[in-house]
Amino acid sequence: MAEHESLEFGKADFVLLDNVSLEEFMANLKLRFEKGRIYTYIGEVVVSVNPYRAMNIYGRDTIEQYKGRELYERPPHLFAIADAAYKAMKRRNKDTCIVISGESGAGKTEASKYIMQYIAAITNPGQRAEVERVKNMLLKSNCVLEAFGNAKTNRNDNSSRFGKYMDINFDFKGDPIGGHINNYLLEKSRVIFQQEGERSFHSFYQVCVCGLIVCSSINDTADFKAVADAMKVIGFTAEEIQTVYKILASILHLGNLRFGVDGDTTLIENPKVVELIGGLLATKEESVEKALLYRTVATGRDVIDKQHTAQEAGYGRDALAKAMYERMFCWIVGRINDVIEVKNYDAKVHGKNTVIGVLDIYGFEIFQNNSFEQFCINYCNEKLQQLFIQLVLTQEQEEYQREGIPWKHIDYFNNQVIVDLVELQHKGIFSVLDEACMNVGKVTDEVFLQGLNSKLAKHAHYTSRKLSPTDKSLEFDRDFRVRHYAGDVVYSVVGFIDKNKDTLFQDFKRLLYNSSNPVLKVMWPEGKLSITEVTKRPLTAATLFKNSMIALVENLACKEPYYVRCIKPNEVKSPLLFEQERCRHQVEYLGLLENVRVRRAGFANRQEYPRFLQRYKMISEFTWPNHDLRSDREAVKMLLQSCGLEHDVAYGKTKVFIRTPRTLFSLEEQRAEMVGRIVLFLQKVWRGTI
Ligand code: AD9
Ligand code: MG
Repeated sequence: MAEHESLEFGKADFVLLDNVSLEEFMANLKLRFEKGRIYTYIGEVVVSVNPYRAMNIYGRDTIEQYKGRELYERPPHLFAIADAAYKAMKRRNKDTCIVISGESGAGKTEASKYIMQYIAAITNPGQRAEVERVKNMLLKSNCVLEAFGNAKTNRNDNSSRFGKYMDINFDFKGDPIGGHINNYLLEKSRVIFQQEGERSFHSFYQVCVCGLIVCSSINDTADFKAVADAMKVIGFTAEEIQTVYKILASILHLGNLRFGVDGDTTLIENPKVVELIGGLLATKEESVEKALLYRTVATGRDVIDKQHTAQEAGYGRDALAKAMYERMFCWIVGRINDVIEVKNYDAKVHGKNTVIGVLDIYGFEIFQNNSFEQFCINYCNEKLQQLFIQLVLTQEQEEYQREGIPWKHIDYFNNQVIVDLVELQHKGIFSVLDEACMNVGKVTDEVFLQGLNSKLAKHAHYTSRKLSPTDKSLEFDRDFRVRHYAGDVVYSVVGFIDKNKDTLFQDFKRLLYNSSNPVLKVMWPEGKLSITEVTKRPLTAATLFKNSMIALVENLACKEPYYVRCIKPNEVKSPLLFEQERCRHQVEYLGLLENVRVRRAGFANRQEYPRFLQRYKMISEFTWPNHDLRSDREAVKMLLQSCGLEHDVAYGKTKVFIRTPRTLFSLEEQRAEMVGRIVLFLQKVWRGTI
């Protein structure tokens, strides 16, 4: 018996549960985890439980087992879903995407890497050099982006602190010819502040292996070498790599700067550091000092240098450190994109190039102290959950209704209400935040909180200390709470205004633009503007993030989606522990049970009548070569009746619905046999033997 049908390892597809109840679901998930079976299907969705140990299931031999197979032929695996997305793209010329979701530490980034490795391994049978080059770049880019965009948090030693969506482009043969990476909001505040037990981005520890927080699961020295090699392979020049190190070093030095006052003059207490920074950034020491201590302001027609207070100078220094890091990160992504973008591909000659998108974002997170960054990250997860609901739960049920297939509606929690709470124009939290930032009078975090309280007092998913004074979870006046789909999160309002405005004084931009290091200079093109030319108010961080999320969801929604739903089995990174409550909570908020219900009551496959006939008409005498029935619908009925498959289908208004994949396989087999016979027959005709 094939393993995926054996009882010892539980049910390979939750759809096969005897009763769809939370108890049975959990029992199956636990049994499989304990038997080392970390993947289980819900139809075409893969549920994955982080094993927290090296598994021997990603090697060459396993890849061979999945290559070109149908989903149900082998035990559940990421490779099967990657293959399904690849096949759909190749056979039907469709853009597809693989959306990986789950909370922080659930295994999304690891999954995305295995998926990319699989796609790289099964493509380019002809060993074309250019395709090999592209594949190598795509794989190497992960290592570089992780060094600069990941960090140890209290949830995950290698936590993604940016969102990543990668398109892989394929030619008509199905070989990768390029790609493109979109990155989303890097958590740059980590450069200047980390919660207890956390680290800044890996890259800092790699350049100076003297980190205060050494992490047992991270080898910074080895990683440094791997990243430097990967950057070289990708095509970063020696000068570019040097500049990256110099930027990292100058950010570290910025952190050591101390400001003081002498009478009414602000000064730098350790000017030696300024000299070091000037050298690293290839700018004059005096220019660095001036940019740190003064701000150029336009008053009417005059332009004057206004001295910072020590506090303002400290604020400016922190903003500079964050901005330099973020700019460098975006520049690295841009350089990788330059190298991997599709070149020399003429769609008119070679046919359409198709795409598989892989989405790996930062997972839902709750920390001791949650700020603007967690708010954005958790909003991003709400958006993706909404997309899942739309595509997997809503549209599916709507289609049955539209097609007139008898259907009993399955209920689920729709998180659109929380998405609205965050992003709705005028009323949403982001709008209230933007409004508070534009205030002409006082612009403080408290004003923002008052705005929230007055606009959202009655909202079921929002509350604050002021609105619920007896609520114990709201400890401080500055706290507000959002009831997210994945749990309640208390956010501290402190810093929201600053982080949203995201101001960097023009003086710094000019300083970096005027560097004699050309690599640094290109990162700061807007530095060429003088103070009188800078008038437009830039979009806020919240608005930029919201817009990028809306664009991301639109992009995903127009592709055929495949889902990986990751579950984190415990809080302590143990390979043995299956914490029942934690897992149950995730199964519930991910809507997995509802997914099983919709899937079970529904149909694995559907096709419009004409298309169905076109593919299978040769297997029935009633439809081959053409039918004379009243409609294609009637013809499909006759065809399925004559093959004895009628028990497993339903006839909608425009489409036929097939309940189980087995029926589809049977149709495919019969078709293959008939096609073989027809070919044989035609050969005989041509040879004149008939
Ligand atoms: V976050 O939202 O970026 O904080 P992820 O990406 O969901 O998170 P990640 O993939 O980084 O989590 O996994 C966390 C850790 O779990 C990894 O560093 C591995 O140590 C471990 N892990 C995850 N998946 C696997 C796996 N398939 N095999 C072995 C795994 N270990
Ligand atoms: Mg990750």
